[in-house]
Amino acid sequence: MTTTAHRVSTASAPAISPYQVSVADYWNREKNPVNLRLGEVDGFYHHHYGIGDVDWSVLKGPQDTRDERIIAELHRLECAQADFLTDHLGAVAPDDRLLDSGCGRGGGSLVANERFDCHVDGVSISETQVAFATAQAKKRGVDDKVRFHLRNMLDTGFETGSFRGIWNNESTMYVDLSALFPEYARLLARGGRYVTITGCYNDTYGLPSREVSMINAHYICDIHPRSAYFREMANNRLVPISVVDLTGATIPYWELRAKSSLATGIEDAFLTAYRNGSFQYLLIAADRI
Ligand code: SAH
Ligand code: GPP
Ligand code: MG
Repeated sequence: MTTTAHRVSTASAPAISPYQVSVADYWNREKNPVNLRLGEVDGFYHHHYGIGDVDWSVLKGPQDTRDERIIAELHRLECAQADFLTDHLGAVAPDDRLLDSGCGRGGGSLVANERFDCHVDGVSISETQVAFATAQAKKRGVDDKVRFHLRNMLDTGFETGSFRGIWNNESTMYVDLSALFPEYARLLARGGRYVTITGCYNDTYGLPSREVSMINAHYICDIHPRSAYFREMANNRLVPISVVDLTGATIPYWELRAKSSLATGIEDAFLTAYRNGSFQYLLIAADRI
């Protein structure tokens, strides 16, 4: 069923494209154990990858608890990634408002609210995810400040200048950046911060490698070149303040994931793409001038 995704369009927002309907359909159906079992560890459900060194001792020890150890370790690395992104949001006060753009099951919104006690609005194109994330915020007792909405990040309908910060954690590859960043230039207050963690293809390699194309096909996304981020930010009053190449930091996560029973089949494409230099995992933070 793809028809429910059309509800993302409201009187104030135009109908979503057939491509966006197919993306919504993917996320409405998605139930990968590599995401759900990790989220069950502590209730922070993430749809992004991990960073940092792996504790390889998790592969040793009793066979019957091997999965549990690997799940906890993969989750620790994904939480480290969310913390790293949150570190780059700058000073955020309890009255400030943040936008988690492409929020998945809402884990990142809960992390930011826990850190800053601030207001967070998460938007996803998937109604299943919005319902899930809303239930998590209620469960944690933070639903007064953390809210989730079925909206298109290209046309959110939120008030101009109302956000202190906006982030995309692995969600920019579903949209055209030349349509996304004008919306952020509108939504951010002057001096507001934008942060993204993303996989991008490396312009110095050329066009997308076979592995990058396989990742695009797997998730129904369109990985941008690194250059597109800086060009479109410059075009839209977003001035980079930090750029961190996390490629080396994410490879251990993929090595561990490839050895786990939760592997989905895309692991080798990520490992090959990172190692052959065609693909990079980057954090970019920018200020709205
Ligand atoms: N940022 C989250 C989820 C990343 S998965 C996390 O770190 O856990 C990518 C997310 O982008 C999904 O939630 C998907 O629904 C969302 N998405 C894709 N296209 C979108 C669009 N046009 N508008 C809003 N959300 C979108
Ligand atoms: C993460 O979601 C994947 C994406 C948002 C799309 C592609 C990202 C790139 C950096 C290219 P997930 O956690 O649902 O993926 P998986 O099910 O594989 O863990
Ligand atoms: Mg995942």
